[in-house]
Amino acid sequence: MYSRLFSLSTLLYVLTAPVCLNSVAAPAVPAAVGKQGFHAVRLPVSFFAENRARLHAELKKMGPGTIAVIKSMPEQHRNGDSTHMYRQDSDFYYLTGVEEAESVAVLDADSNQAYTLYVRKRDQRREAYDGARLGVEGALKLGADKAEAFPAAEDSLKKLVNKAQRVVLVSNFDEDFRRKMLDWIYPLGSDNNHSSHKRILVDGRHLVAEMRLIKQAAEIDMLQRAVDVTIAGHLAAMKASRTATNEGEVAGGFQGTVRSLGARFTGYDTIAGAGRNSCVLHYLTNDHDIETGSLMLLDAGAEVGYYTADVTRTWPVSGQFSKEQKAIYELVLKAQNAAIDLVKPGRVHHEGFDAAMRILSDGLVDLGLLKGDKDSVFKSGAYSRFTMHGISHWIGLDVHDTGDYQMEAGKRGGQRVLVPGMALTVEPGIYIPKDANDVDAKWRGIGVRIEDVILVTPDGNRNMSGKLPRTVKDVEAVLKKLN
Ligand SMILES: [Mn+2]
Repeated sequence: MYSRLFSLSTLLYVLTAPVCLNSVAAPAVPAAVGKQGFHAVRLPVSFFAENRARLHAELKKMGPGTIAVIKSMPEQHRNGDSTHMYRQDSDFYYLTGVEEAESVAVLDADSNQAYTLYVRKRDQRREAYDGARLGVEGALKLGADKAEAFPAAEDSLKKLVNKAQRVVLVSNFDEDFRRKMLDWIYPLGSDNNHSSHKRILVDGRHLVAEMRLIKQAAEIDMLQRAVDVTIAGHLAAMKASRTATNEGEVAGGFQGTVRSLGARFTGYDTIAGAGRNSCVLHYLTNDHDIETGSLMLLDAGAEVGYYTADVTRTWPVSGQFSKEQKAIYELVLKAQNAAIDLVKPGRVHHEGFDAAMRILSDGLVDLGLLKGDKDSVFKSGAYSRFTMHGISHWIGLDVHDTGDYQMEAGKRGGQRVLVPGMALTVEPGIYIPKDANDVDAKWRGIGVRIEDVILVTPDGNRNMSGKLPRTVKDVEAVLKKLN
C-alpha cells in the first residue's frame, strides 16, 4: 500500500467483507506455501508470554504501584445489524494472543501473579450463533495467572485500577474504555484529599510500538508466510488479467487465492487499477472495464497469522510493455533498487527516499516529462507531481506498522537508524494522470508502482517478496507462461 509517510497514524483501514469468487488456480505458488497454505496458523503461547515479560520489565522500571491495562479492539459496525468480521487490535494480540472482543488484560508490576485477563462470559445461546468463547478456562490456558468474566469482572478491574499509583493504558481504538479509565482514575467531583490526585495515567502505546518494531524470528517466519501467500495471489491475478475484461476479475484472482491459502483477511483493501486507475493511489472500487493495452497495478497483501504482506506489481495486460510503459517501469525499478540497496544496518530510514527521488527526478527530465536542468528540477521538488508519496513504512501486524520514523533531534539527523529485525516496504512510483493535458499524450494514463517487503538483516537486507517477478524481462516471461 502506498505510504503517506509520517501521517500513518491517521489512517485506519476498515476491511470489507471478503470477495466471494471462484478461486483461480495459482500457477507458481512458492514451495513453502504448498497446496494447503496456512489456515489458522498462530504464534505459540510462549511468544505472547515473552512479550508480556518485556512489557512487565518496563513497568517495573516506572516504580511501585504500576499496572498496565490493555484493551481489545471494539467490534465495528457495518450497516443494519451487521458488523465487520472481527479482527483483534494488534497491540492487544501481540501481548495476549487473545482473538476475542470485549477483553481486557492487566499486568501488575508488583505482583508475581502478574497477568490478569478479563474476558466475556460463556453464553450458550450467543456461542450457538457466533462460535465458542474462551471463558475463564480458556483465558487461563492462554497463560493468564488469574481470569474473570464480565460483567462480574468489572468490579475487580476497577479495584485494580483504583489501587494502582500509575496506570499505563494501551488502548488504540476504544474511546469509551479510555473515558472509563479516566473516570475511574480521576473521578470528577472528588476533592483534593481524595487519593485520585496522586494517580498518574500514562499512554503506553509507544512502549508497545517500539517493541513491535524489531521483529523476532517467529514473527519473521509468519511475515514470510504472508508474503508467500501474497505472491501466489499476485500470480493468480496476473493470470486472471490475461482474459479479464474488468478489474474485478483481477482483484478476485488475488482475493480468492489468498483466502484459499489461509488468509482470513487482507491487511488492507486490495487496489487493482487498470489504465487511468493505475494513477489513483487509493483506488478500491476495482470495478472498471480494462482497456486493451492498459497497465494493471495491483497493490495487495494477504494477512496470515495476524501478519500482513504489502506488495505491488504493475504489468501490461497485453503481456508486453509498450515503449512508454517500459520506460516508466524501468525508471521506477531503478529507483526501487537504489532504495533497497540502502536498507542495511546503520543506514537511516529516510536515505532510501532521498536516493529514489533523485533517480526519478533525473529520469523524468531525461524522458522529457520535466523541463530544465536536473539539479534545479530536483531542488524545486517538481518531480513530486508524478511521484506523489513516501516510499517506505514499517510492516508487521499492521500494514503501516508501529514505531517512530523520526527520533529525537540531533541523533543522526533525527532519523531512525535501521537495525536487524526491522521489516519495511520500498515502494516508489510514477503516476501520469489521464487528464494531464500539458504532458505529451503518449505518457498519459501510465501509473507504475513496484513494492516489496524488505527485512533488515545483520549483513544487509533480504527481499522477502523478491520471488515475484520484478524486471521487465521476468514480468513479460511470467505473463507469457500464464497465458
Ligand atoms: Mn505499502
